[in-house]
Amino acid sequence: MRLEKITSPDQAIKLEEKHGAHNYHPLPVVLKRGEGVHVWDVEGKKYYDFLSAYSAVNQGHCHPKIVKAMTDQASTLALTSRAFYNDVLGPFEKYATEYFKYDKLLPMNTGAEAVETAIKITRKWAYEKKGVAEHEAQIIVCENNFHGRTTTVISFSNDENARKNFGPYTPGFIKIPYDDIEALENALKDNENVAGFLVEPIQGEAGVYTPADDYMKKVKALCKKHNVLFIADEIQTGIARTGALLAVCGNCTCEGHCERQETYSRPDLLILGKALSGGNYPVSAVLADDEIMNVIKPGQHGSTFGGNPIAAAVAFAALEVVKDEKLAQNARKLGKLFRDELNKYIEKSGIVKLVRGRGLLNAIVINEPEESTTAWDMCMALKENGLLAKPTHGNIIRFAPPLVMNEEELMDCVQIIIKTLKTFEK
Ligand code: IF1
Repeated sequence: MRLEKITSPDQAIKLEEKHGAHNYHPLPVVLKRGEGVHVWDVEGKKYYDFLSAYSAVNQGHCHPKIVKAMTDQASTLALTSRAFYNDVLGPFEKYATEYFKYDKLLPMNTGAEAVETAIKITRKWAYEKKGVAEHEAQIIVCENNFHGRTTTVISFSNDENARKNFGPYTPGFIKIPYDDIEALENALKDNENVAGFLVEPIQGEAGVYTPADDYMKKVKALCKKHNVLFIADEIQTGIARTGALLAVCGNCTCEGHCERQETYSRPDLLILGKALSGGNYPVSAVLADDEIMNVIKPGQHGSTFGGNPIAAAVAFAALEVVKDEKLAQNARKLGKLFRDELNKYIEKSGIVKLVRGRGLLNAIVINEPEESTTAWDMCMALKENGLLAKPTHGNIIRFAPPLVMNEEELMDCVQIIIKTLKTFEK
């Protein structure tokens, strides 16, 4: 038997409609191939990818170095489980901890699992190092957060769609407004049970909401003052997306990860996923120093696939590409160009209110109510014009192309976007 051959978009969409759970509402485009900044649909139409699988494909589709690392390893040894050692995980952990400057790495697969891992480490640290009474540890999180889909993680979401009827919910979380340092200070004050503060350096799903420039620095200082772990979810913002290796690097313009005191707000727990593999394989990780990571002992946490040889080989190659191709610097340069060019248009636009973001993680806000369908309609029109993007709300469109784009391609995309948006002006 052979898998049914797809020859039209309709055919593929109908199959998913009939045989797949309806947990998504995709744009009606059926993709078949990808290379660099481009993807092709089943009819051969070529598009610029302006989603990059939610910032997983930072290194571009099917990057030859990453694909080679993956196929070489896949044909050598794929999975051992952690019941045995393998000859790739250790070398990768050495490389990645030097790359991000932490003592240790704990490998998982999906982003949500890495967030769960960080929560477990934080709680255990609170009980065993900070002296919080058993079952009393609390973690502060932000309103409009997105950290994944597991039952614990959705317990502290305030997106009704993500949360409703999935209870009972995991207790132990305190929610405060994002980008509000006073709220954090109040939540930390007189509460010895706070174990950590979990935060996205830029809120992606909330609509690429970029906080005040000094927010992360102040967060870091407050966490330190109150002996609370600063936990950064860089699953979407990390690995060059925002024009630095990590979004917590602030506006640092170095080539790697320099820990410049003026800009860098070093998290106690750093959570990575998505682009850690360049989108080629599910690889996530939590990084921390010994005094924190060592609270986890054999048998207390793990995963069949976490740290498997393919994952380790792929993540190593993906991180090499980021460094070799200077993707952070490119994202910073092209991101500025993108916002500058869009701002020229927005000055005269009635339909687009603003563009915001950092590096190549940007969004436009449309001059319509949140429940409008304009952002969706614009994404449909962009698709017709050869560019794929997805709304984050009824009135917000995220623009996040692969970071391997060049200036000429970016200007081509700017022209497609502006041409499309103009057709929506009233
Ligand atoms: C979906 C959003 C993006 C994340 C942050 C953890 C995770 C994510 C900051 C979980 C995942 C994805 C999941 C994807 C949609 C997408 C998303 F719109 F929902 F918010 F990117 F913006 N932390 N984000 O952004 O990682 O377990 O998925 O590997 O379809 O749910 P995961």
